[in-house]
Amino acid sequence: DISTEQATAAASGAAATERFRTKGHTGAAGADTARVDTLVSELLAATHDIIRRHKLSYAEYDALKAWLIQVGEDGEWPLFLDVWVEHVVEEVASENREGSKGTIEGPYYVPGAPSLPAEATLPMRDGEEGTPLLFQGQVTTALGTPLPGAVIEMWHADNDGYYSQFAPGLPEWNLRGTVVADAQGHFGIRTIEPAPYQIPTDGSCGQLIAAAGWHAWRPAHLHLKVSAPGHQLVTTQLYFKGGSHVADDIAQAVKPELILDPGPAADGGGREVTYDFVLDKA
Ligand code: MBD
Ligand code: FE
Repeated sequence: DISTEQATAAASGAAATERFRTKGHTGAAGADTARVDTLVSELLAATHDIIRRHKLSYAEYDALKAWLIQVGEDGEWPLFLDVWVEHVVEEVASENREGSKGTIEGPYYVPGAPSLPAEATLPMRDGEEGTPLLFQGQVTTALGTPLPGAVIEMWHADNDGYYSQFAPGLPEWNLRGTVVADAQGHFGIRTIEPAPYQIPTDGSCGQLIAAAGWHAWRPAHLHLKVSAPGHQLVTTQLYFKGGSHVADDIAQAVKPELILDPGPAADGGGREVTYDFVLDKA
């Protein structure tokens, strides 16, 4: 029975690996030989240098080999890469962005969440736990021109830190939605504040974290993809001022521009915050 099934690293890893496989990336097809040569040669040279400088033992080499095999068996390559590598890929990719800051996508995006009007509540269970949050704002160009028909995709963890489709027992689209802004680019999304997210401790990424004496936490965050015709899509995350691990996110994906400071909601229940998005021309 899925409702009593335990959330395991292997199950969420397998789901994240399966999700990535459907993404339609091009793989090695068409890769430039000289570029592959440069990148892989430099990666190997850096590895050789570390082995020499730290006099890696055979026991350590075998521990590494066993761990790499296990990451694949746990399906945790998406998790590993998105936690420890993606932030630098995003930094390079967004170097010339002038509009709203973005940050990493992470392993738990699913396209095709239910379409919702400009004023909407994300799909959630009856009595969904967590502080109600009204997240509202406007999508504009760099000149402040409203972008009608802008689309705001939002997905986030629940009050226990679980994402629908990657943990058992949650409705398929829980806390996921595709909101279409109004003619002025305005949107108002009602949801609940997510909890901080802990990397699964029972898989190979958890094993690495324990072995290295690190912590396993990301601060509570909302994930977003914001887009409009003729403009660049921005993938971002928003955090909560004063929340746990905002200053020491294991995925290093926090930027000062991405920290929300919600106040009490005007209608009495929970909190509300306004955050506007500026999109660069395509
Ligand atoms: C997450 O929720 C996430 O956003 C990232 C980047 C990695 C692991 C879990
Ligand atoms: Fe996340």
